[in-house]
Amino acid sequence: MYKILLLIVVVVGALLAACGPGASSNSGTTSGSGAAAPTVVPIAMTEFKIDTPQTTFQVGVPYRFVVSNKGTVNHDFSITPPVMSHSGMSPSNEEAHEDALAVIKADDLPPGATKSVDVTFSKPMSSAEIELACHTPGHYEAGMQVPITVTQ
Ligand SMILES: [Cu+2]
Repeated sequence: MYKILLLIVVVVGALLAACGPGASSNSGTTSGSGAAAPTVVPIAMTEFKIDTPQTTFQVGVPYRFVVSNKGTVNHDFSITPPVMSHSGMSPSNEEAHEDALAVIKADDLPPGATKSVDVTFSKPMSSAEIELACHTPGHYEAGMQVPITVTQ
């Protein structure tokens, strides 16, 4: 029993480590300047909709996307360039998430789950360049995509 608990702690630790740094790629390490508390962005995911209180974000502002799966099936969440591919089919999760600024995997977002990911945008982007999306097969096409804008 004790061993199982220990294993869980190790796995969760590894997940946190894996998720952390990639998300805010350009945040730098200016310690001591008292990093600002992130702006919380509550996101609700359902079949088949991503509900966000805002679609415009600012460069250099730390955001914490707090993503809740309020639906009845698993969803994943990513902040990615739009990825309808050559064939007109949506790409696999792996393909879609290659250039993602942030990803929460479907395994981590079962119905009822809430997960958060921190993102600081490093450059301005138009709504043609970046979006919130779910790439669980069929979901993207069904409407789980929200273009966002990042302003200077
Ligand atoms: Cu979905």
